[in-house]
Amino acid sequence: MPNTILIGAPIDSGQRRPGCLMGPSAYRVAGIAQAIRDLGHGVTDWGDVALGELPKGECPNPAVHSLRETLGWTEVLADKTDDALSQGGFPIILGGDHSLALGSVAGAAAYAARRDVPLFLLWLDAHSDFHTPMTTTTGNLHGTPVAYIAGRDGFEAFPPFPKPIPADRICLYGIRSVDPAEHAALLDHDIAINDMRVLDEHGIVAPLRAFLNKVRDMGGMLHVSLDVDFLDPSIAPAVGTTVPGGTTFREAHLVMELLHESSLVTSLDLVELNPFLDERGRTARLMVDLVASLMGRKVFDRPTRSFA
Ligand code: EXY
Ligand code: MN
Ligand code: MN
Ligand code: MN
Repeated sequence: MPNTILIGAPIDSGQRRPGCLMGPSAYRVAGIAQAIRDLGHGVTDWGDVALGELPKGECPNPAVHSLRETLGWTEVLADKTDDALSQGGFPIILGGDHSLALGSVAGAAAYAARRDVPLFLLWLDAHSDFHTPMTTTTGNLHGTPVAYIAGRDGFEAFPPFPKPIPADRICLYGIRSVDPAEHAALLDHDIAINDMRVLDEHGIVAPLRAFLNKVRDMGGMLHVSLDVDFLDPSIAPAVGTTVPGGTTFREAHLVMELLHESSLVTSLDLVELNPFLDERGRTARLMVDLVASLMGRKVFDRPTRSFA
């Protein structure tokens, strides 16, 4: 297992409710580094990324806010994520709202493109985040990263995405809130949409295994973006965009355990944690426990377990 590199991304600008910028501190207080070390992995904490001078940028949609901050974060996080992968590391980006994925996935895509390896994306979220800056009505850019990553038009203010991920290499998982403009655009793309209806019918395992088999068959890298609202609000209250009917404690751990067994995950975002909304740190601790499951924590360590 490569050395884990923690990258703090204290970003609030992709939405309007203050608090996500405390996310990196909450993960550290909840013991993320020690939890990973306890599993026998090396960990280096690069600290929190700082914003430099803000790039210039304009958007014709007047609803969009904090564009220049978001552009700044996008540039710096793309660079850091690419650097971490280039050093042979396993980057975990500690958010911060989901707009950070505009940068982290761009960095992973730049690295994958240089090595000519196909990059896949697993988006664990209640939302499809498939708006463009031109279609968003809230103006909150945390609702746009999947569209940027898939190469949709409307991101002219942003750096061109290094190598857009083809739709059939993107898997949305846990979806239960899609706006009309996102819905219309998703119908035009071949993205796997595993909404809660699909997961209720087929279970949490089969659609994920099918996607992971595709990643393995193509020798791909896999970026996982874990939004706190993937989880049911009853177990993870510390998020500004709660949607009922999310994944349970055991379903979420099972997803992480399957990801661990696959050995395919090459980078990870932890996003949308708002510690100001938490109850005695329980959401931060649950997210750390999920990371531990993804990195190999087991109740009972069977000698062999093949991933079929
Ligand atoms: N679709 C809604 C919007 O565009 O404002 C909600 C987006 C929430 C995005 C959160 C992070 O997943
Ligand atoms: Mn660099
Ligand atoms: Mn999201
Ligand atoms: Mn979400």
